[in-house]
Amino acid sequence: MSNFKRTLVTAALPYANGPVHLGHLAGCYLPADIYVRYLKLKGEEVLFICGSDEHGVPITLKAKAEGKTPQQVVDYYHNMMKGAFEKFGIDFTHYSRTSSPVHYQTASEFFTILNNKGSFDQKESEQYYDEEAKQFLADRYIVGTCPNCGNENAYGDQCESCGKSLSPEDLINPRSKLSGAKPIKKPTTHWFLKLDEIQDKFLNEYVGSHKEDWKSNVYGQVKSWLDQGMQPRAVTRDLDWGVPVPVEGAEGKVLYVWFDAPIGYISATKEWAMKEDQNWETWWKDKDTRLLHFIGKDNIVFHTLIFPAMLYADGSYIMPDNVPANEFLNLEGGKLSTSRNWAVWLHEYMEDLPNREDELRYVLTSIMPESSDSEFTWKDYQARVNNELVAILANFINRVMVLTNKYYGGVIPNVGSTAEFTEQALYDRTNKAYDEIDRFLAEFRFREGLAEVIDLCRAGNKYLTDKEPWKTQESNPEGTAEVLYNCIKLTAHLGALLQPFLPNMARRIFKLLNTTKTEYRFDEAIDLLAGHKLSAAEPLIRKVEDTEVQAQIDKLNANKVNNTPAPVPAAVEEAKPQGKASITYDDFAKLDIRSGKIVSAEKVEGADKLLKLGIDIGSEVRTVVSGIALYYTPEEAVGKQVTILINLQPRKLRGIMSEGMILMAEAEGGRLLFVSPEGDAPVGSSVS
Ligand code: B3M
Ligand code: ZN
Repeated sequence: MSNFKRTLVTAALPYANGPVHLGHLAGCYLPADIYVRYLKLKGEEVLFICGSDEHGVPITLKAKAEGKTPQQVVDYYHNMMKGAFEKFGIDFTHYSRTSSPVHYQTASEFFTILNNKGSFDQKESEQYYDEEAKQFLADRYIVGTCPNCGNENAYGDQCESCGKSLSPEDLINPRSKLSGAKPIKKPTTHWFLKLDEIQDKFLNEYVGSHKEDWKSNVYGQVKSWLDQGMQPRAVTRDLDWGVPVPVEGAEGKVLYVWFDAPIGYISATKEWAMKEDQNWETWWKDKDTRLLHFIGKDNIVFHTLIFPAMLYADGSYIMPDNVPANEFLNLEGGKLSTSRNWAVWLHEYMEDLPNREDELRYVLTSIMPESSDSEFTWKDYQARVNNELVAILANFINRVMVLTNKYYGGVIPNVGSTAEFTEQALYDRTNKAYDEIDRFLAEFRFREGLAEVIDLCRAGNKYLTDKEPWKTQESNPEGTAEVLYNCIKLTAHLGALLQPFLPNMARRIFKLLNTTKTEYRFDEAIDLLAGHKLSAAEPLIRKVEDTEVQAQIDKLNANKVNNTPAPVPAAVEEAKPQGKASITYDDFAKLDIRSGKIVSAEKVEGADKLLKLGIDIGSEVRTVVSGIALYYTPEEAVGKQVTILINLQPRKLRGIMSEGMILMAEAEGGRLLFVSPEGDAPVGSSVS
């Protein structure tokens, strides 16, 4: 790691078809967050990128089933997930979404570059087609009997019963999920990434070079894919939800969700860079940057083979240096599942058990499925919180606080020394904890890292119990002062070491100690000297009661009976105009909006929806390609007063450079209307 100057950490983009649950947290977001906090505490430069994955068939199916648009579904879950992550304290530098304009442009350009380089085979093949719904049936739109286990509801891409990956052709008695009809075969064209060629030229060597540093569960899976031999893979689909395939004549086709989603890491970085006036390429193209993807095990092939193959095909990107994937977390004896509603949802946890974020972080880190699947149960949650966090950590700190208050009025006693510790053994033990935690975290061994902090605390408890300062206060005041001095120092170090794992708890400890800062880097001395006054003693956390866990168990069992997930509330339809996140005035002020007049208009060849417009903005005539051709003929458009955003990044559409965007209002039925000033405003006048 020391060979790199900075680290770009990504966490898998969660699908915006349901809320975040504990399995997601333990599998990917929590380890990523701990790792990022750890790097920052070591003073390293790091960027932490994530966002919602808003494409793919499960989202369109959910929208259809609930009578909503896919956009309504993803708006709802995007906002919910973003809010839950924030509240829980997953410390993303930037959280974006794949329906953002920057993403559409980035994914589209990425495809075009690969297409121009000849990385795809454009092939016609026979695919299932639903004659009633008049639609090709991609992936999950088709169901049938699994040839492996006989499950009658296996999907066209996977059987959820036995886990086997399938292709639609494998299904026995296929039927359309849209109409239930038996589909026919019909030819359609798709773009296939030549993974077979890229395997020989690059993937074998790339994966081989990580034999030692990738986790064995990751390396083993990747190796077996390679041993089977990679096949060309379609990166496009016949679907109307997603990033349109940027090729003439490809109407009705979009990029496959697994093609555009990892590009989402790049677009999110771009978005952040624009906002912060930074260079995104430093993070993606400079070999001094280390790229790390935190994911769950079902995403391994995409991050270790397919995305690297895409990056390789482009040729200008760095490669993922490590992909520390976790296995799965199970829940009370069953597999966590969004579609079967078997989950503990993060936002509900925080509502039901307020201010207990770090208790959950503690338990999930302690049972993190680092090398094999693990299980969350509410009884175990209660036992770990009560027997470890409360009985060991909170208890030690409370004893130290109470004794210091009692004997020294809450002031750190003078021991005639400013040493870190006056007891060599404690000093050594604390140093060892820093070293061990550093080593464990560098190797993505989060469970052991956290266990080391608790072990250090056990050592503190033992020290206190052995020294019995409550007995020696009168007979040996100097010795007693030293014991408490050392214990206060140890408390501060426990706070420091807890920072990556339990950031709220760490802050509470610092608050008890009344430290000057709210955060301490790992190489930073903790500035607590004799004479410093601590805050009043106050319990760090409280026990989890039987009634609290029983309520959670009852809630889960109720879901067993009613196992359909709650629908997206209808309210989001009305709320849609306010559906976007609020922005500051500064954000708004970045938009340079002017009034203008259309002085020329012509149809764009081969594109039914587009007009090429010449717009007079006073100082010049701007060329803008606009999707209004269905509503205005060129003749109707000329002479219209319009409102135009002139500092939008220029982009090429159908070979024409478009230098701005005209604002349109949407009328009933989706018809677009020009937004123009009420009276005469001179062209070029600014709109604000
Ligand atoms: N949305 C799958 C998942 O949430 C997918 C990850 C995309 S990462 C680029 O498990
Ligand atoms: Zn099966």
